[in-house]
Amino acid sequence: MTVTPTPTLTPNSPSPERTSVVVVGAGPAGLALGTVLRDAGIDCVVLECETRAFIERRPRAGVIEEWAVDALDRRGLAGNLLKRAERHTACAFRFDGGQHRFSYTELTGRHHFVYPQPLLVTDLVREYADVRGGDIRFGVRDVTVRDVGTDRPTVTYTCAETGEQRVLQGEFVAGCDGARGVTRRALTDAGARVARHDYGIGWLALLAEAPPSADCVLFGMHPDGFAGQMPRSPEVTRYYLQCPPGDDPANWPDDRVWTQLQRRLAADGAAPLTEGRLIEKRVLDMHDYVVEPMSVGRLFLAGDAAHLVAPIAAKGMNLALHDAFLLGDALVAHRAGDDGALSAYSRDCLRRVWDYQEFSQWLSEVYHGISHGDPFRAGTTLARLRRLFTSPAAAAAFAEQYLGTADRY
Ligand code: RFL
Repeated sequence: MTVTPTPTLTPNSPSPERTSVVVVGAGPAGLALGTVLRDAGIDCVVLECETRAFIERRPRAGVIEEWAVDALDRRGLAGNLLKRAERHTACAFRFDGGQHRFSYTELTGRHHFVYPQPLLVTDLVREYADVRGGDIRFGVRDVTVRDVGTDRPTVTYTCAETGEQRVLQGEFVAGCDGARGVTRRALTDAGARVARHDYGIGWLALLAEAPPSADCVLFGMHPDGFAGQMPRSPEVTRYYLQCPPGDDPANWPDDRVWTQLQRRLAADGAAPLTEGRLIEKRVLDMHDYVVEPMSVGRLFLAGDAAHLVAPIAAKGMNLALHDAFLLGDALVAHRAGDDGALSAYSRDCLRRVWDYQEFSQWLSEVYHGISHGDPFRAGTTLARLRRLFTSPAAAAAFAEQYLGTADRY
């Protein structure tokens, strides 16, 4: 792959500050990477466009896979999580008026952990900045990545406090700035390809100030559309409602939301959902993308910057952590003179990424096949669902993918 030259600094640019790794973005990927680098004594600077208070409150994920918790724990990052997270042992599918509980822990001995993303981000900022003394700069603007094809890539930004332009020169740049960041563009400008998939559906993502109405994740497959319940804490529950893509949340007054949730998640013998104030209501246009390769020259992407998985199977944050630990370890090995892991980084991440993307597509058909309006798709969807509860081989395959426990990707 050829690297297109990017504009270099002009003679009037401020003199660059040197560091080893510039990390753009303080989400789970950037913060986990920063702590690995700090632990190995590699200096780095994390640049974040929002404030600390904002990123510590931004609601998103909740489900973390057991291998990811183990990886956080091995690096001393799971203290609060292990004390406070709920351990889930099952999920339930509600369709045809009935409830079918899938006890994956009974089958595999493995769990899912439920720990809200803002709590994990709060823990990681504290570990990186307060405990390990890492350099993190909040509220930065106008971040630009340059010269990734050279051995001295630079990142310029505008400082929040002074409004001045600053220049950081590193050996490496890690693009951890999520789906709306700027580093993906630098990579595609340098020749990387983006593969994208649109589901053609929307989800109304909701947070309710209400306890969960069941002790596990609920998937409701209903002719009106999919509905899901994802417990977050004893006080807050995430719900999803399938809706047209591009729908306006204003079309979903609270009464309509609760009527549809009650209807789509109803099952014989199940109590009605416990309702509460809706504190988040936003429409997600469901899509996935993958940037391939995930690195060009000295720029390496990690997390949502490199690949977005629609929240169908609750995989995105898990992949972000997976990338961050692989990249951190690869940079540490590079420092010790071994470039093998850095060269293999993109390939090693993408195996799990594509596997999770494929599972999300499969699960999307399970969620949405019944409401599509095509009786043939509804029939095959019901066959898939029944197979999970009649075929031990199908159940084992589902559990492995849902929990991310395959030995090799
Ligand atoms: P993040 O978390 O988006 O962090 C990127 C950070 O970069 C900052 N940033 C910039 N900083 C400097 N300069 C710029 N130009 C910048 N542009 C952006 C941003 O402010 C931010 O702080 O990316 P990261 O670290 O890759 O982590 C990815 C995860 O956040 C994401 O995959 C998950 O939230 C996805 N997801 C879920 N994943 C799971 O594994 N389990 C779940 O249960 C789960 N539930 C969800 C989800 C995503 C959801 N939404 C909002 C799409 C539920 C929902 C509703």
